[in-house]
Amino acid sequence: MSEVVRLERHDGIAIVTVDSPPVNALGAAVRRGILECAQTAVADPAVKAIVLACAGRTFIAGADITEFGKPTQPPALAEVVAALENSPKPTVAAIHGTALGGGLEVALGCHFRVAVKDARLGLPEVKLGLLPGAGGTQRLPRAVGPELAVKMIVGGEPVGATEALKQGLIDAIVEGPASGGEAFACRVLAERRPLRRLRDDDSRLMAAKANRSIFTDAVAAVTKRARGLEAPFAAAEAVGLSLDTPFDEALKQERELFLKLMNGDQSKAQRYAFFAEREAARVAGVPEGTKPRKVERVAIIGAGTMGGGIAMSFANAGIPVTLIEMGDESLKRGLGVMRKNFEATAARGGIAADEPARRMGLVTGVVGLEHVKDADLVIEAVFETMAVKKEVFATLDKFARSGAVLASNTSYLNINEIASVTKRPQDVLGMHFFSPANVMKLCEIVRGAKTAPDVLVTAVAVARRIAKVPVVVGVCDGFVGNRMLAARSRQADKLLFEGALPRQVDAVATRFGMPMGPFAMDDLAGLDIGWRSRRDRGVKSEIADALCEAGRFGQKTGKGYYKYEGGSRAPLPDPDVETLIVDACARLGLRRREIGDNEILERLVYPTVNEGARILEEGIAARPGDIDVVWLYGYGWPIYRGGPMYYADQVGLRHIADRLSYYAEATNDPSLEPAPLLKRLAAEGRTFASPAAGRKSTQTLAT
Ligand code: 3H9
Repeated sequence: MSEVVRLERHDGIAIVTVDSPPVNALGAAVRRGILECAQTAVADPAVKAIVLACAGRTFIAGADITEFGKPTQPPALAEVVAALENSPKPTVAAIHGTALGGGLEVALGCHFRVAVKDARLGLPEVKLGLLPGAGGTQRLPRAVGPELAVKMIVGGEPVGATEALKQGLIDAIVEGPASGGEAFACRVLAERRPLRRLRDDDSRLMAAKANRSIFTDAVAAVTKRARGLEAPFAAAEAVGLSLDTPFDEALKQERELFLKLMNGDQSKAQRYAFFAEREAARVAGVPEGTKPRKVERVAIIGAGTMGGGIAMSFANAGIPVTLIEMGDESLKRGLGVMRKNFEATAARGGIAADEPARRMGLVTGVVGLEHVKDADLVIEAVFETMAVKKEVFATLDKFARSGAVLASNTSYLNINEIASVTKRPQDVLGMHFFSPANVMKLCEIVRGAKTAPDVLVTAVAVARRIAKVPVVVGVCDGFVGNRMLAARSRQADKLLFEGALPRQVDAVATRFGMPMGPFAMDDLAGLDIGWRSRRDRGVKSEIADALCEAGRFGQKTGKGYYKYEGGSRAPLPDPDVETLIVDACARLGLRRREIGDNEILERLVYPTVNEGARILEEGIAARPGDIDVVWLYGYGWPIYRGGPMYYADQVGLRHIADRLSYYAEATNDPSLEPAPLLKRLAAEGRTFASPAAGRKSTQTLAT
């Protein structure tokens, strides 16, 4: 028998167990093992029923993604699924953990499915730019109806066991997976239940067959947010086949659609992003086996927008937090905003009606920094100035217990300087959340010069516990994300002086796939912040200053680079702004010119990549993938373009270096000169992803 799949017999029941850590993915050996065990069990007269279960932390989590794009090895997954479905003896899938993708497809091939109560079942292939390619698009609609099937397949979100039972996706909830599966198989035999082969059961399709709009409405609802992505539309098309195409023909077409996506650029980028995200959680330059410190009690300092959002993230994950403010009023205001946000989510149906109260119950608001004394982790989210941060950390040093991790949520400031006011710089680091912190998944973990390895590992583990995507970065102005963003903003601003308008620049960015353009983003963040900071530094920016002088601070005042009407967040082009821009140029004696969309795109993206190259060479980020993860989860870079560094590799570094040199000269802007690393890789015909020779270090991070 196979090493990764074993067959045991308990009184007439064959138990086929997949044991292929970490997630029992369906690599060739697992597929072969399941097929051989099933065939052996079918041929064995002593076996009356077959249970498929998994060892370890989860049921099968899907096809083995690492095999995609390589020559396929038999047996195909569809063959394995068909063998289970065609078995003359009852087959039962016994599910724990997550039955995902090909894993759920295997389970759908079984005649019955049982699951433990915290199991989750789903077909998340769209998140990898794919669709279920082993019959999932045909069997799931037959199990749960095409409306829910299209929601699960196009949305990619798994459902829990209770919901799965209600919808007919599973037949029972059991205590232990293998034992529950075995007991269920005995019941099937005792009751002589007919075998339910989903391929032959069209009963759940009837309503939508008679009234197609049931299905098309469901498709319209789930594809609404799929702008730019190919997989959701192909997946909806495949599910639609279940309504009017014979099963075998539909499987053939599903396969063709699957292969087209798998070989396409979007899925390649999305699969790259999947692994980059997991790689980012492995901290470079930390001794093997470094254990995180225990974190049970968390304190957050500052109940403003950021502090409140961070506290909500902990409450969302079921972790109690103490929220500390300096005065009753600000505390009350902060708690009120959090409650309102939770209630708004519940009103939209995002969480159950009793969740806001339960989650607020996990947040204890208090006044006074002395309340940090029991916390294992303290996250400071106060005003973004060095003097205030230093004062807070000096006080924390007095009150926090020894060994507590002290984190600052600064988005720009030097962590080493903040740490220097404490007697324990080894315990200090940055945890930079992105706004709104309860929604955005990125957390830059900023490693200071003296941050201890176990403190870093602790911050990464905590971030993952609260469903954030952590990326470890070094100390510099703006870290990875905001430093690259600043390079982009500089070009966006310059484009306005040269002849472009905000709506043109933003349209290019959104057509590329960004959720919003640089100017709509500035309006969201508030223009007054930059204005104040420019005034403090004695710097002028003719257009942005003129907007602020006219009281246009962005969304909060209903006017900025755009106007906002009726409380809507939709940016509307404003002729006044366009006049203001043209006037500013005239005052400065600048001749405006027609600027093409291609130039705008290149001048937004290539300088971002160029700054990424500097960041990589300086060791501020350990890997190009880490930079990509920052942009995917912090700024909404389109997942189907993989991230800026991945995108640059696809475009070709030589082309990017050439264009940057051209723009540096044409616009008289030395900041656009290609970074040394970019120049070198381009000259050598290499990519950022190619082995790291020439980079300062991939093992250690600049601090
Ligand atoms: C599919 O099924 C297509 C079919 O329809 C058709 C085929 C014809 N393959 O996330 P974690 C690795 S497409 C290979 O940190 P967690 C992962 O890289 C697939 N490797 O753990 C990591 O490795 P490392 C549809 C995989 O507990 C380790 O496992 N399925 C796969 O936070 C642990 O992962 C999916 O899209 C895989 N399929 O989360 C599910 N999955 O330790 C994708 C994981 O070296 N997977 N690895 O870094 C997940 O969503 C999460 O991994 C899961 C566990 C929820 C399962």
